[in-house]
Amino acid sequence: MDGKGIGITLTRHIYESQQVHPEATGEFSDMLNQIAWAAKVVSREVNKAGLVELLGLTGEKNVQGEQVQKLDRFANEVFTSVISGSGHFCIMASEEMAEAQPIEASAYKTGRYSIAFDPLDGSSNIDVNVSIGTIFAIHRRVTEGQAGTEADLLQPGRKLVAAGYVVYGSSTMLVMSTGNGVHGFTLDPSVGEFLKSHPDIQIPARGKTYSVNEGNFPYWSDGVRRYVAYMKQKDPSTGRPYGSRYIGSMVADVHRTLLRGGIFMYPADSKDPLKPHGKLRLLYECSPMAFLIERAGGAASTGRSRVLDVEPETLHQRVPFFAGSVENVREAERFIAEHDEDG
Ligand code: AHM
Ligand code: MG
Repeated sequence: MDGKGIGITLTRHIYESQQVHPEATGEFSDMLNQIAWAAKVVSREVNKAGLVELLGLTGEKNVQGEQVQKLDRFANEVFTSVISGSGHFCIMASEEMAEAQPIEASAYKTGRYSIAFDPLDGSSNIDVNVSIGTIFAIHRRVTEGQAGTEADLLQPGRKLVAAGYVVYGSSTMLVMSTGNGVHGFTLDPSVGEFLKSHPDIQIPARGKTYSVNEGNFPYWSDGVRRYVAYMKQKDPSTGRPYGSRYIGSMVADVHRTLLRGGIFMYPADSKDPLKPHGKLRLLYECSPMAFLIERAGGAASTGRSRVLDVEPETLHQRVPFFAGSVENVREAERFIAEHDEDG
């Protein structure tokens, strides 16, 4: 074993981190272990989805009018049931639920945290066997009383106490942070444990890869178009042109960006007048990813300001998203500031 604990279980990592905080009650550890448990159940189903015919559309639409696939529903049910039974949460919100779901306190316990999550992000990729993921964001409760209210969820990302994602890829990985460092754990399916594989992830200050759905080029603002065009220009002194990588599964695209550097973007576009701020949702997609990227030394911006400072107004609100290596993100902001009137 090296000094960074490579190979230790997630449970032991959480236990050891807790020793640094003598005041810790163990509640936080249990909460993260419960999330890891739900992730293992979803991972098992994702891996055998093709075999048991979970694939295919249910024919239903979620609250945002997008098609829901069976595996989304399954993942939502697993996380919902683990979260509501854990005793740690007073309210939850998910991409698959129109309204937040308050969780009543039990006779012996009142939940002290709120959680927003995307149970299965990138689900349009399920049928083609491409990586998908789960994202979660945890805040400390700010209200009093039995169950929580929306106010417990509508908090800016800078107040997160923990966030993470699970990527169901060639292996299943859990990447999370409770504020000190970002750590990655790979699921060893033979023993059913997440083992620490990526201690203290640090994103490079600059990367030479950009990740964006370039089919939206004609719908972007002038600043964003110029920025993407700039990355494609030939300039050996700055290493341009940059490489392009886009999976279309945010968890996988952000995961690669976190490990290798570069920039991931989902800018605002004029394609759908109902979605003037791009596609990705603040509470359970952008905010937790911004938290992880910043904790790993990177930056996350709406193009104009820090994502973690956006004050949420509604549960399913969307924001433009530019995240990754700090130098790349600042460059994107410069193009937007110089060429766009209102970003
Ligand atoms: P989803 O939550 O409905 O799966 O949508 C979010 C996904 C992200 O994973 C990904 O970054 C984005 O949608 C891709 O969108 P597009 O197909 O417009 O490029
Ligand atoms: Mg999603």
